[in-house]
Amino acid sequence: MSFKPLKFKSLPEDELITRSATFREQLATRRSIRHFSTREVPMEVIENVIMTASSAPSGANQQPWTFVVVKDPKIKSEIRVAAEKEEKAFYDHRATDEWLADLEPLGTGWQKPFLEDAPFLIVVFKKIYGMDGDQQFKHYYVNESVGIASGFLLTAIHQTGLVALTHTPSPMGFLAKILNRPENEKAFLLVPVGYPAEDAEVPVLTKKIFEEVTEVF
Ligand code: IYR
Repeated sequence: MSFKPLKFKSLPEDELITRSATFREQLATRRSIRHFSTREVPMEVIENVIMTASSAPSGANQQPWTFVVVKDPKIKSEIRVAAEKEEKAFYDHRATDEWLADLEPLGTGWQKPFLEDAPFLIVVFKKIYGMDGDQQFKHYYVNESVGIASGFLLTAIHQTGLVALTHTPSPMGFLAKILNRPENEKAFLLVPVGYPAEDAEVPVLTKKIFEEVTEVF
């Protein structure tokens, strides 16, 4: 165990207010995008957003995640075919009427062209346990840790000036197969990254207000 002094600069309160308000405004413009342009994105950007995500806090700092980057059109196409098979079953008969009604405002359907159009797919895998050679060891708070890292990832993509989608085809087992992941890794989230299509549209949605999401004691 070794420690070093924290580098921390205390800011005046008015600056805290301005900075938090500015960041709030910036993040409020983030939208889930389902219509992507095929325009290329530099790999360096993908590396930066992934390393931002990987700087997230995690249980015992074990960083129980792997970010699999897919840019090969053949693999993207394989993922699209497999995802659409699951999604078609979901929309045709697996989803309850209540679920389909809840999704109606989003205008989603079984077809997922963004899985081929987006220049990069980042598939976030959670490690349900660690491996040291052929020895298994425990990971802690895996869902919380990978959820926080995924939030960092989406925030980084947005602040970079690109768009993303949190896509969760269900079940997601096909991703571990196609991407050849070891036994201890389970797909957590599939994030297409890129530019929006010229004609991209987003549903008109509202977010809950402060009083609806907060209790202050
Ligand atoms: N996975 C499906 C359905 C879906 C479910 C929820 I909850 C959403 O917020 C959006 C979609 C799909 O991707 O279409």
